[in-house]
Amino acid sequence: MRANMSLDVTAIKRDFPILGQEVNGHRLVYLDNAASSQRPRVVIEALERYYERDHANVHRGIHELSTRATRAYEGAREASARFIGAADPSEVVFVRGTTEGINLVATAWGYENVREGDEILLTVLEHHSNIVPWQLLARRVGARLKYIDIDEQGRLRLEQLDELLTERTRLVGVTHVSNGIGTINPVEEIVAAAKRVGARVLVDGAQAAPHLPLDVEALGCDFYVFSGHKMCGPTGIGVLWGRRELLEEMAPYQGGGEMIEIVELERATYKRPPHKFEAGTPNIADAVGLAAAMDYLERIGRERIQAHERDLLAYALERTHEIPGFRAFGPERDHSGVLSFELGDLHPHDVGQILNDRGVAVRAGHHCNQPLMRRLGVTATTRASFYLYNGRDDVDALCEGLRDVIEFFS
Ligand code: 7TS
Repeated sequence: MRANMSLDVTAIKRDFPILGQEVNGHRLVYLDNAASSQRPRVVIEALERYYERDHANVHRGIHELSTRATRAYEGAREASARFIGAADPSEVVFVRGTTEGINLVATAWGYENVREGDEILLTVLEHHSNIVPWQLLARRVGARLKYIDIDEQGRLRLEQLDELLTERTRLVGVTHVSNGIGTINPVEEIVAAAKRVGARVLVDGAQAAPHLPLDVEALGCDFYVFSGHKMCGPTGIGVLWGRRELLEEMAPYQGGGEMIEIVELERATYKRPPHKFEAGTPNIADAVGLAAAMDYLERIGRERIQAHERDLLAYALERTHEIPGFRAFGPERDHSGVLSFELGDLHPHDVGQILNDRGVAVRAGHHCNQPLMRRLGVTATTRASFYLYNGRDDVDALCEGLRDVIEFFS
């Protein structure tokens, strides 16, 4: 069973041309996957093939290339629906990424459904992109934002739900996996509580869709959002999944070509979802690239990817335990492959800089989690984030680098 679950990291690494290089005279050790992952050759080739053979505008004209491009683009929608366990591809809206998906919901759903005195419940774990769009909405309509706190391990304090959820709560916005400290949240439980007061639930899946098996129907949420570039796909493409009945009643987000049925001088009628939300020429090529990325991940298997990352995290925690001053953030259980830490009182930027000198790429900063950093009582952390192509040798390189950092500053 375990042998079946383990990944052949050496073979997987070879699928990613960018990982074969040296940086500052060292083998590149790429541990900034929570910010953006790398792409396998099959994704790069899918983009190349599309541009070399099939490109034309979609949903227009009857010529061969337009037909092929439309088929490829709509095929990517079907692949996206399958990837997240959605039965109906018309519930999949292509967006630029997680940020645009959340802004779309906060605008198109929010302005219709959130009124003065209503409440939006978020968590202190949220990325800025699941906070600021709701602040903009709340300010415009006079709604109130509330937040679920975390405990000392960085887990959401679900016992607060009873008090925080009221009959005024219109929406609960929660990240499936924290990009800052790696907490995997019990989304089903939060959805069940939200439904009891009739609130809708948006799940930010930016750090989950690339790493764990997903079934949006089983989660029970109303909206699920993620980005292609964090899951081996291109930049500038992502998915907003929304329940059909909600997408049907929502107003358009942007107006323009592709999203209309009839346009008169004073008014227009709109297409049905998802096209109602895809004004203008869409990002056809990158949707095709995203489908290739999903296919690649599916062939490896997200259960195996998740098990591999869990294994790497356990190994990293064991190895870093020996490093003086190392302190990891995030829970002991239900922790993704995101390892956020501090090293004594050294500044994360100094840590990241010296690791970079040794070819190790990590992120240092607030990770677009300023409220979370404030809650943890730090201004920044150093963050290593693992993916399917990272092996124990990468963790070893990180640990050696951290020892060098300590030596440099001692
Ligand atoms: N939500 C979460 C949980 C994220 O981790 C990110 C990006 C976003 C939303 C925004 O995604 P985008 O593709 O629209 O930019 N997170 C990070 C990060 O942790 N470091 O750089 C970007």
